[in-house]
Amino acid sequence: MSTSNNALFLEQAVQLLGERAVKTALSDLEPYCVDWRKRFFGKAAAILYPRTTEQVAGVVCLANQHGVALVPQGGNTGLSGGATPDASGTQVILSLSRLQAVRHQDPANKTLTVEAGVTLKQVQELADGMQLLFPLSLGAEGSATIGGNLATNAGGTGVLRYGNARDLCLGVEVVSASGEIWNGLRGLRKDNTGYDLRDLFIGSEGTLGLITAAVLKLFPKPAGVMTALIQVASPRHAFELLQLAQAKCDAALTGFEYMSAESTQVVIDHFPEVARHGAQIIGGILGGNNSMVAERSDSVLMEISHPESESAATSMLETVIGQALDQQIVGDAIVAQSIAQSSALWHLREAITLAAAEDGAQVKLDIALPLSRLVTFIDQVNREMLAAFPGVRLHNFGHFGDGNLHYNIGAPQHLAAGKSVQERRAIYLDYIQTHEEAIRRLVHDRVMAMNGSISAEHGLGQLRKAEAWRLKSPVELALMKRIKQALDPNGILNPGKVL
Ligand code: FAD
Ligand code: 2HG
Ligand code: ZN
Repeated sequence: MSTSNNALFLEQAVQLLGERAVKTALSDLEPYCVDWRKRFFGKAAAILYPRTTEQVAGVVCLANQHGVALVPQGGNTGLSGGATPDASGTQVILSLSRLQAVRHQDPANKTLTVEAGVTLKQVQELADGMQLLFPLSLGAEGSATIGGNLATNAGGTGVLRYGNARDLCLGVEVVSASGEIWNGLRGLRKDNTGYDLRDLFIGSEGTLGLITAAVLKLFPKPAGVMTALIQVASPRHAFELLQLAQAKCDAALTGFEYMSAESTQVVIDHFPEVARHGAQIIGGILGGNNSMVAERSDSVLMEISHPESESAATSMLETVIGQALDQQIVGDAIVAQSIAQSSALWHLREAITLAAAEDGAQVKLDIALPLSRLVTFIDQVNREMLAAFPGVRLHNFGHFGDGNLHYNIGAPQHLAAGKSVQERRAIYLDYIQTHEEAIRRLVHDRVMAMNGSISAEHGLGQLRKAEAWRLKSPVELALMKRIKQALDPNGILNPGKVL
């Protein structure tokens, strides 16, 4: 795009949206030109803040007219660089964060229709106010928007029982790449009237259309939700516990998160207060035995949601853990006795990503495998990883019950022994930059050999694009390109991402 096109586009955008909705000052742009992990840095010509679907459509028409590339952005919490502009300084960030209306609450249909900029946390609270549950849950829920969740088909911690964002959405409103508005806000649980356009836009990471509103699926609120933290000797033991818990609890099992010893160690290292708080809770429950937090051991966070009561949820957890202890599947375990204790245990789990960011650079991986192959994968790849890159930390953790692991790799700690925080970060960054490609290839090649996926929930964005191209079949890539060409012939929407 030439500078004069750019200037004309911005002038007309000001006419359309008003001056306060078009920001071009560097200080206004900077925070939105870098991703949450500070892995990708870009430059933008402007950031636009439309407030209505019609304004979004107007911006897209202008973009086509002037050949301006748009980078959709919600809460900017994505972990694959999908919302970060390129370095050219010509792309324009289109923030959907000010589309904030709650369009319709329909408790009888168990649906909620909101605009794209409503945050996930707000959606959860709205559902709660309707005495219902919106079960999508993830660490960034305070800032992540529902539009971003759908555009990335986010997963989170409730997928085991409720499915991912795609499964929780009954309809979308979309502005197409040529600026038409498609109202697909149907709220139906069954609708076989041709191609499922909704499913095409969900998970397309802003490359096929702009999601401006969605009908979300709500569920009855369980009367009791309780959590337990359970020591396991190995991933195989975690798998056996999962089998037992699923057999005993079926749909009541709503969370099953695995945490390697090294992934919880990073929380102890960087957020000792979170670990201490967890330890106090645990100490309170075990009468002073804090070993679960203090000891380095793999663990599982298991959540039960019971339709009757909290005590019924607790008792179900105790029954499963009792049997697991009898069968020598698990070591120590603590069952939360209150919501506060339950939240403290979740807090430990959610703190891993934040503590890892504090630690320094890592190779971030987000793999999915058939459950039947998950343990073999972890055993084999852990072994190969340590042989090829001695001393690396296996920060792997995640949604084990879904076959999804964040198989993240941290630099060897000894490299930065005795160094300042700044020096440590520089050393880790250097190590990761040097070895990232080889580490990623090692993991992804094994994933593909076992029929898995290189992104279970975070998407391709910029981070995994090259790997997806390396590993997907030519037929699959060709079909994807044809879809992009058909829906966005001028390449206006999020160029350089996914494809
Ligand atoms: P952004 O980051 O702004 O955008 C993400 C992508 O969607 C970009 O490609 C962007 O162009 C596109 N996009 C955004 N809004 C729209 C729209 N309205 N229409 C079209 N395209 C759009 N993810 C999980 O799946 N599971 C987790 O457990 C999880 N935990 C997380 C924990 C932390 C601490 C953090 C920081 C992130 C986590 N994430 C997790 C990442 C997750 O993908 C995002 O948090 C969220 O789904 C993205 O929402 P957002 O509004 O921030 O989108
Ligand atoms: C989670 O499950 C998020 O907590 C983030 O998906 C994962 O830090 C990560 O790699
Ligand atoms: Zn996750």
